[in-house]
Amino acid sequence: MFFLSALYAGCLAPLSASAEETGDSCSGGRGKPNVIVILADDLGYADLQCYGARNVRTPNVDRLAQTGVRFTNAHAVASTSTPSRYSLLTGMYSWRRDDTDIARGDAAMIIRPGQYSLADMFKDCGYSTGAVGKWHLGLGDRGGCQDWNAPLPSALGDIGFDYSYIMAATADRVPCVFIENGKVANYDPSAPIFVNYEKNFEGEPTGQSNPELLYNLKPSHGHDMSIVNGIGRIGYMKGGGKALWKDEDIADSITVHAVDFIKSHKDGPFFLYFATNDVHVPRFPHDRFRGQSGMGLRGDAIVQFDWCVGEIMRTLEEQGIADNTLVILTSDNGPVVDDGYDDKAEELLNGHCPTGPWRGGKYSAFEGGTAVPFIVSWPGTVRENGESEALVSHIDLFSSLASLLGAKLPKGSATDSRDQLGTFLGENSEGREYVIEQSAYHVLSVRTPNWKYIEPNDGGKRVWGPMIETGNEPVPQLYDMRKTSSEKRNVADRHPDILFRMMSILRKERNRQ
Ligand code: NG6
Ligand code: CA
Repeated sequence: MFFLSALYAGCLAPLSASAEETGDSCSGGRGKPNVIVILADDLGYADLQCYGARNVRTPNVDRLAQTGVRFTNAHAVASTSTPSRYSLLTGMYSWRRDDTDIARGDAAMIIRPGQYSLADMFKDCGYSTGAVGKWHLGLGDRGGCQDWNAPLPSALGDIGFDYSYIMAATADRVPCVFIENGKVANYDPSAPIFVNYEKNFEGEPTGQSNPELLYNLKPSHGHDMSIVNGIGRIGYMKGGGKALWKDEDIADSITVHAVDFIKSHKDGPFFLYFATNDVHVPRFPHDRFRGQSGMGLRGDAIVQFDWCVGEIMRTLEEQGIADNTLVILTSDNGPVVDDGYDDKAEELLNGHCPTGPWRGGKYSAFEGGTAVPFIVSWPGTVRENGESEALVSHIDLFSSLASLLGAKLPKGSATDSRDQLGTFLGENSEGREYVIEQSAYHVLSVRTPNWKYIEPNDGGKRVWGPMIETGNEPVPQLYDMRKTSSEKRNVADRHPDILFRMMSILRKERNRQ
C-alpha cells in the first residue's frame, strides 16, 4: 500500500507546481493533490447506504466510499455545528474558548484573522482556497451590528479563503441571504437588509403573530420569528428582496458555486471546503428530490445531499482531476430527527435509525452526538473499498493535511491537532488512543477504543422536542465500548482504575494550555 502511494506521488509530481515555482516551502513528498472537504450538516452515522441506511439510496456517496476508506469510529469534536466547525478549521478544541457555542446569524467572526486556519495553511502552500455553503462561525468584527448593506469589514478572505459563497449561519437563522466574498450576493438595493436577534422590526410579520403566512413549513418548536419563504426562522430580519434565498434552491446554488470553483481552479492545486445545508432544518429539498426516499423531507434531503456529492465527483472526473483530488466526506455532528419544524421526520422513519448503533444524537454526550460518517477518497492512492475501525477525530485533519503537504505550521497554531495522515489514508489502522468529545451542554467525554467516560454534570436528561438523551448524569459514567451498542450500563463502580485513567486523560487535556 505504501509502495503504491509513493508510486502515485511520483506520477503526480509533474502536475503540481513545485515549491520553487509557488514560492512556498511545502513539500510533503506526495505532490500537491487538490483537497475537498465535504461537510454535511446533522447527517447521522447511519444516514448513508454504505453505513447501513434504510429507506434511502445514496449511490454517489457509496461510489465515493468504494474509491476510498470508510471509517467506522470517526468523531466530530462537538455535537453541534459551531464548535465542531471551529475545531475542524483551526485544529484547536472549541471548549478552550467560551464563545464557540451555536452562533447567531449576527455573531462576529469567531476565528479571528490572527488565528491560523486550515485555509491559511493551504494558501501558504500555494493553494487556491474556497469555502462554499454553511458557515456558522460568525462574520464581521462586532456581533449584532454588522451592516449587511456594505462589504463586511472582516470575512472569510481574512482567514485564508480566496473565495467564499456562504450562508452566514444556518438555514433556520437570519439573514437568509448568501454572502459572496464578504458582500450579500445578488444584493437588492431596493430592499436594504436589517437584522436583529433581540427584537422585531415594526410592522414585520413573525411566525408567532402571523402563523397563516407559514405556508411552506410550520415549527414544532421555536422558529417563530421572521418569516422568509413561508418558513419561520430564528432572529428577525427585514428586507433582502431579490437576494433572499429560496430553501428549495439552496443545494443547487451552493453546488453550482462549488462546481464553478473546481472548474476555474482545475489546474490546481485547490482546497475547497464544501459545507452543505443538508440535512439541517428547515428541510425543504427541491421538487425533483421530493418523494425520492421513503422517509419524507428528511430522507429526501439526504437524497439531495447525495446528488450534490455526485455533482462534485462528476466535475472532478470531467475535468480529469479525480485522481489528483483527495476528498474527505463527513458530518459536523450526529443526527436529529425533529429539530424544530413539523416535517414529519419522526413519523416517517419507517424503521430507519439515523444514529445506527450509537446512543443519543445531536446535542448529546452519548456517542450519537459525535460519531459521524467519515470517508476518505483519493483514487489511485488510497486503497479502494477500504474500511477502518481506527478511532479518529476531525481535530486531527489539520495536522494530517499539513503533514501531507509538508507544511510548517506557525508556533501556537493547531495545537490540539495530531498528525494521523497514515491512518486517514488507510495505510495503517493506528487510531488515536483517545478522543475528546464535547456535548451541547459543555460536558466533555473521553472515548478510547474500548471505553467511554462522561464527566458528571447537573444538566437535564433530555433535549426538548427531539427527545434525545443528553447523556447528562450527576455521577461519573463509564461504559464498556467493546460492544458497539454498549452505552447502556454504567460500570464506573466496577472499574475504578479505568475510571481514574479516563478522568486523568481529561484533566491533562483540560490543563494542557
Ligand atoms: C437549536 C435550534 C435547532 C438548530 C440548532 C443548531 C430551536 C428550537 N432549535 O437552537 O433547530 O438550529 O440550534 O444546529 O431553535 S447546528 O447543527 O447548527 O448546531
Ligand atoms: Ca450541525
